[in-house]
Amino acid sequence: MTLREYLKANLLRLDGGMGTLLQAAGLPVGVAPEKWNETHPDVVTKIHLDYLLAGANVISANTFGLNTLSFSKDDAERLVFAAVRNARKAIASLSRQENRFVALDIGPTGRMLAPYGDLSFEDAVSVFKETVALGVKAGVDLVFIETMNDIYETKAALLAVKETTDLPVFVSNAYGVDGRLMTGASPAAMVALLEGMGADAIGVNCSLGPKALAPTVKEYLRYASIPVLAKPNAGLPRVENGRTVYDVSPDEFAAEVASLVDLGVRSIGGCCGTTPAHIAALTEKTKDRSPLPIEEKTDTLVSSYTHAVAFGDLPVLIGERINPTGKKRFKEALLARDIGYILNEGLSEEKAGAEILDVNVGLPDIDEAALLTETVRELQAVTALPLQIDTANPDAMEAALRIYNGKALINSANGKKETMDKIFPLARKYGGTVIALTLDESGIPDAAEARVAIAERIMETATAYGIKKKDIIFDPLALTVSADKNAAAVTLQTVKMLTERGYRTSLGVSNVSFGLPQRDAVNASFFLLAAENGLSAAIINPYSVDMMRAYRTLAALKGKDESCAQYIAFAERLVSPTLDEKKDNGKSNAKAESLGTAIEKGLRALAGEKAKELLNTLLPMEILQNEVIPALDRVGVGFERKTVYLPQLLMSAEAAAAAFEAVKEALPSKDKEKGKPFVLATVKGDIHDIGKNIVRLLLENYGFHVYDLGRDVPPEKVVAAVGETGARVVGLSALMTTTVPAMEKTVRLLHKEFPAVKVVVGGAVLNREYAERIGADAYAADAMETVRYAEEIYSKM
Ligand code: THG
Repeated sequence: MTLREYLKANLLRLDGGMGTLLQAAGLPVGVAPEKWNETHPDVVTKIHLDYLLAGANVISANTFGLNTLSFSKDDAERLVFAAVRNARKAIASLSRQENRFVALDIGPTGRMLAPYGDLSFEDAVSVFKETVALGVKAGVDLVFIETMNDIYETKAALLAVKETTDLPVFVSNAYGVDGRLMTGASPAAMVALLEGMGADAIGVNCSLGPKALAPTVKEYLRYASIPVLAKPNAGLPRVENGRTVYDVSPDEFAAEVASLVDLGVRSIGGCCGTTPAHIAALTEKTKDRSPLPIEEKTDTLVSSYTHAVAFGDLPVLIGERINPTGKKRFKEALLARDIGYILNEGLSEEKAGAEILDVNVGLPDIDEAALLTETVRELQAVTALPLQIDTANPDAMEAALRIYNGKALINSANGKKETMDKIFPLARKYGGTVIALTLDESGIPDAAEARVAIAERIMETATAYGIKKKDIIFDPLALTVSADKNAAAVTLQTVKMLTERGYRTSLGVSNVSFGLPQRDAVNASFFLLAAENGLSAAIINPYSVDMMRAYRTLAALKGKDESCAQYIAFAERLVSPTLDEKKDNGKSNAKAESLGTAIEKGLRALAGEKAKELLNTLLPMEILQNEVIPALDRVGVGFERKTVYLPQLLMSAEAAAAAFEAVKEALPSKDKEKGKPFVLATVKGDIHDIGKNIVRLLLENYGFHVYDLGRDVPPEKVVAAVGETGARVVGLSALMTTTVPAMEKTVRLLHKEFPAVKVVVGGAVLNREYAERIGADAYAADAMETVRYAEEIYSKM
């Protein structure tokens, strides 16, 4: 049976941890586990064999960290082949070999993608492609992307697989205790993207034990129409006598993972701390169970890097303002490549209540693919709203969909064969929900029945392309009522008929009122009528008070606004608008932004400009202390309260850095090098430095002079740096369980040589208790906590 066939009818058993077992077999700290594929093939093969004997169908080759960023091309090739050979050898030694599969295991690169880090999206795709190509050449049966903690990197890895091979691909993400990826994505956001891109199975692994992962698994099951997998840790790690231990016993683990199978999980295994004993217990516990059937979910979802938007009972509001049509100022901004202007427009729409942003930058004689891509790239760095890519140019559509960080709305396809043949493959490849206009080669039919007939034909073609009904939204075309008295009525009738046939619908509402006075009033009434006929989404002007009043009253009257709270808040803002809103009547975004808000919003260019302007009235130090730091603090507080996610924190830090850069020249020279010293390092043996780089960026913004020793740093070097710099605080990070002993060694040596120096530690595998055990003075769950701790230490001096 092929893996895909097997997965359809059976519970698919995965293996357990590899790193912890290699360590137990003597893998020294600082040696990449993948090297053992060559130097200790028998040890690796034995672990695979033990997992096979424990019942695993899929064994993951020892290739987790094998990529061409960390290994030379030659080494990568040899080690991938050795890894696959070891796995194959284990299977070959079984008397019965059917339904056993070898996976190419792909973990994160350890680098952060741009704009938060320095690895470009396309470079990430290329790096993953190299490993995938090696795995395919070495003869794996599937690709297993796992432990990814960022949605963008996950997309890069999945795209790399899809562009290299037709082999099955599983995608598994590592969630924190808050049920989100490190960079903020919710389970629904991940399901929307990964199912849309055609993964064979998706789910969760690492970071937590099975009990703590259950709520996240449930979210997957709630939204996914493809198999869901779970590969939890044997609980949270702790250190005992310098060794990393996990507390969940095989029996406990088996019972808890089995209960995930009861919920509908179809593929099970373990991650860090799990052993062949855990997998054997799990196999025994679930031996008589067959997986639950998968229910086809009908939710229409789009997503951003943080969340999914589901199309439900109330129309989803799509902001129409990023569109040059009829707007002189906007056109000028586009021609001048003034991206800041567009970003501001998007942020203003978000503030006004838009849930998705339409993005249209089409002008004659511009390179639309380049401009649209740049706009999407910048926009998705500062807003968490999903985007609707609006272009008639298929090349521009593809370029933008490719780098979009989530599952986009595709605006638009229609019934013309040529358009469908161009757009539907893009939707299949990149994921995406397609807005399909009910027009074809003969134009827009006058009658509702004929528009519905086009919709049905579009659906047939979409189905042939493998696109599901939930991923098509029909737009039955709002036309200008002043030009044709029946225009609105026919469109409303079409919305109704399509809704009755189980389709989702969307309208460009503002089209209806061209040429009439008081357009907002006409638009709002049309919107309400369309909503009553079942409209699922509306492209509207979110600055229109009439429109937002219509929307908020609709929500309240339809019972979608608990205690009418949202309506009341909206009404209060209308009665006493804030200063900002009064100034511009809500009509444009040309607001006087302050340096503080530019930093909060992560607008780098604007922050630099504003800081320069302020030099006319303030001293450089005043700008930093009165404007920059308080703004960063506000974002920091949001981050601590989990209303802001890591990417926004980083964009704000970048904007603050731009402000700092702008005033640096004017700083008196004695202040330039000032800054409390802070020594920072990723410990010996650890080559992951995402966390450390984020901490550095933030510390620098808070005025610390950071001595960044890099990654894989020996304890002696950290001690020497403290001696040279006089730092009172040292920050250490470790992302792998295998390097925690090196961290402990560094902490102890520091305390011995410099008893007054404080050591703060952080990293994915650590927690407070753990930090205490290895003798650290403090644990920081994130970059913000490190800043707070360092400030506290220096304020005591
Ligand atoms: N269906 C789909 N997509 C669409 C439309 C649609 N995208 C474009 C459009 N129609 C929806 N967007 C707008 C945006 C602006 C206006 C109308 C629809 C509009 N603009 C004023 C004007 O042109 O006079 C701008 C004036 C100003 O404020 O400066 O009315 O139907 N799928």
